[in-house]
Amino acid sequence: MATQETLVLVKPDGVARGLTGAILARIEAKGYALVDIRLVEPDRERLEAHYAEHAGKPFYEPLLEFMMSGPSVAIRVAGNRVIEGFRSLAGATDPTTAAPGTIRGDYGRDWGLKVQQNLVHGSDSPESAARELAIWF
Ligand code: RTP
Ligand code: MG
Repeated sequence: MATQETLVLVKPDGVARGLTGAILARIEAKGYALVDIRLVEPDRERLEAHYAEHAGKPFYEPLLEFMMSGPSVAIRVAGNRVIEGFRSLAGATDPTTAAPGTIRGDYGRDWGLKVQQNLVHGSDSPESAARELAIWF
């Protein structure tokens, strides 16, 4: 099977809290390859494209506001089954219930805000990965 690629984002909360290095270290320790990396301050248009599947949901507007609150680090990551593997490293969407040992479980918590500030994004399928990588790189 060909090596997969995924889009990982260290979201604004992760960058602001100085967790980018810790998150990169976990990706590297797992054995995945960093293929490309950039700091991005996304405009609304880029985020509407990225989060198109969530348009109209109650958390959509707060999510876009959150994602425009500061820079994110976009990373092109490669490896066998990296899409599934990074989602496993990231842990569940809700940082309060994400398992300890995961990025969200170890570093995230519920801040009582309108949207889950859960430190990272990872593509959820090969189709999403191709679409999202084209949006951020
Ligand atoms: P991601 O796309 O960021 O990797 O996260 P995910 O698949 O685990 O979560 P998804 O359902 O795709 O939601 C995208 C992002 O929206 C925010 N969210 N907040 N009820 C809420 O407060 C809520 N639900 C979703 C999170 O930032 C989530 O990562
Ligand atoms: Mg998602």
